[in-house]
Amino acid sequence: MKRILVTGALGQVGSELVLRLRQEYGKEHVLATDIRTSLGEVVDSGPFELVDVTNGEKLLEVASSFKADTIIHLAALLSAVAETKPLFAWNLNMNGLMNALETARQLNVKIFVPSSIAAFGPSTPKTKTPQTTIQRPETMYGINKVSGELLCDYYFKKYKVDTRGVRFPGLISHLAPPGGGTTDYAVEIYYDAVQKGSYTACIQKGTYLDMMYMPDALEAIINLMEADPNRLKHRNAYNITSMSLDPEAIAKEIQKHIPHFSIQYKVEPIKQIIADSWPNSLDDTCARTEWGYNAEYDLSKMTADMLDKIEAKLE
Ligand code: AKB
Repeated sequence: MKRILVTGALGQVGSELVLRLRQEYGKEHVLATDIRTSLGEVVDSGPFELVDVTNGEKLLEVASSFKADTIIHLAALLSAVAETKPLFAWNLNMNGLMNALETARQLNVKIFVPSSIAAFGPSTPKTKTPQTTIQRPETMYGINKVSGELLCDYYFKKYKVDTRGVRFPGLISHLAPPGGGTTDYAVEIYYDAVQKGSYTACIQKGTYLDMMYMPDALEAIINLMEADPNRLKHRNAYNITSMSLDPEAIAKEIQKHIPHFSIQYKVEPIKQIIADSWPNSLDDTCARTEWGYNAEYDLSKMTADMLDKIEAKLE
């Protein structure tokens, strides 16, 4: 039976992934860790430890005493906030990752490291971005993600650490809020639609980015970690996607449920520059053929579910 340690367990992905993993593998088999604690299901439904990933000794000690066989390393600062705190972002994103990789190497365990559409930059082909292509991002977060991908390749080749990862698009969820990302607008729009009937978008109409509903992101992590290692040709991170959207497309879909919903635009320059430097859509053929990646949710199914769940939560 697996023993999985999750870092950044109280973040947007972690707080849903931990519960899903506990359902799949048993609650005592999934150790949630984060730099802070909070009231709620992640902390209450199974083992939890305070861990700052920039403290490598502590991470190694906790992983070793839990007898982890898998690390899912989610602790990171996202793109927009990383632009305002680049040194802090480097320290958390890079030193945290090095500590996680070193822990994986020393304990000989599998590790999942998320990359992002942010690992691409303005010189990358923008549409159907291939798995292997130019990666010259111009944001601190993107530079961290490319460096992280290279480190995963390095640890796989040099030390045979079983590194696995995906390039996440913007993740949309009705549970934990995202924090500090460029794609956060795609979550906020649903909340404002239900609560206010209108939304002011921080990026321009016509800015297309790949997005994915959280249940598909969680299945992708589980399926990739369960995949036969011999089939995986890419150890840095796989392109995955389920829809390429601009704010207008989401607004139109919301209007099918809330006809009076309206959208306005007030561009935040940092977020617009970041979004303009990312691809419009990724080609995820390698993920589909090498480990059977598949997304269940499209825009219409996701929107119906998001609005239902948010309405129920706010009632
Ligand atoms: C962000 O916007 O920073 C993240 C990402 C795409 O990695 N959601």
